[in-house]
Amino acid sequence: MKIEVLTLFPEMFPPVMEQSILGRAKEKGILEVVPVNIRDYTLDKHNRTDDTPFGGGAGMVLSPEPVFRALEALGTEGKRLLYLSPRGRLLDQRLLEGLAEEQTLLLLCGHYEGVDQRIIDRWGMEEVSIGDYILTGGELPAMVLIDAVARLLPEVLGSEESHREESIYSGLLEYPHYTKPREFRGLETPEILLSGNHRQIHLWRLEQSLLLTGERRPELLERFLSQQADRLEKDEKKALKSAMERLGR
Ligand code: 4H7
Repeated sequence: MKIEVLTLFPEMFPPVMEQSILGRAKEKGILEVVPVNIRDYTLDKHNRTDDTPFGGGAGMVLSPEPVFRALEALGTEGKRLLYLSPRGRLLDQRLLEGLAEEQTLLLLCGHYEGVDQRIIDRWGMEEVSIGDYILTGGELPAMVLIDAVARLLPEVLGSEESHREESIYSGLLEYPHYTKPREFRGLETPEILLSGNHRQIHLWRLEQSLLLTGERRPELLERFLSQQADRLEKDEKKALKSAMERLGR
């Protein structure tokens, strides 16, 4: 996959994109991130990228000229065009799964009060938000999207990490994890995890996931109950019943 990023701060991307899974994806040739400086496409001698809003009001607006010129230079044919903005469609795993199937994404990072509306309208940009909060620019949202989409690309994750997604736990919050030492400063690991009984461990983890999901994200538990509960094995159904009782339902 290729991801082009139109931004006023292209230098923010390489340090992040070279780390960890993203760096591996790049080295394997699975993912190419190309930051493009909007300022390179200005025409005036001061390289201005913003101007005052028609109709008045505070702040500045990203000008159409450099963005149009950048888009014309890069080409948009066959690309999915996304604009990271607080008023966009909320990013979730389902949207990401669709994006992961694209050949090329083109991301526009907004700044100032936002971009001239004609950029969004003329280029048919999809507005995407990473959550209901305000940031100073669209660069961090773009990197969040890139990270989340990269781990869905075939061969980016190891086989163990990627197979987990298909399991019965998907759609639930993660169960608690423990590692060595067994006892740390008087804090114990739950006995069941040391038992070596893999089925019992699985059932305990499932119940923990169900409890956590019911407490923190009742709407996710609802979805699980309507879409996945019928796929549970007999002993898993017992774990579900126990979790529901403990949740008081
Ligand atoms: C587009 C339009 C995305 C981008 C406006 C971007 C949150 C998200 C931005 C703005 C973003 C998200 C500029 C509006 C700064 C507010 C004070 C950049 N914030 N901003 N203004 N949730 N900010 O995905």
